[in-house]
Amino acid sequence: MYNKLLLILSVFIFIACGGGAPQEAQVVNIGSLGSEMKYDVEEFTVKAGSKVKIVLKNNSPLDFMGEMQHNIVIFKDESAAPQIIQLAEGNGGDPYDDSRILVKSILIDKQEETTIEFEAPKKPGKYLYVCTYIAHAGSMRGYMIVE
Ligand SMILES: [Cu+2]
Repeated sequence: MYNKLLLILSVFIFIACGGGAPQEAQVVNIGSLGSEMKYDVEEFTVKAGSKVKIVLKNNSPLDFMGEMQHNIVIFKDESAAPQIIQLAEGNGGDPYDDSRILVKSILIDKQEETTIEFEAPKKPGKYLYVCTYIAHAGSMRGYMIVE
């Protein structure tokens, strides 16, 4: 609930700060690779400081046996990833709020979709993203390249 409120608030601030020259967000579609613990996009490139919209889709079929939830968590600092992942796995796969996270989505179940919008870092570099659902981060990961 708090997360949702924060998301709505940040989207509002985002819009409010847009000023007179609205910039179209770059849309990046990322899905799970079928029912595997992998993303179908393991690298994408955005411009520093630009608006980015990620549409995340869980492509696991509804009749897939077993739990298969996914999210996407992008780190400001990759060195924080192991700790944040470990804490998330102890919390049903949902990461706690942490200032070292650039942006995170909610967990989505089979065939669900979610969207996150954020501003790309101003600092060029490689930003790790993972799924923090239990035992997924080892294989379900990629890099956002900021140029
Ligand atoms: Cu996952």
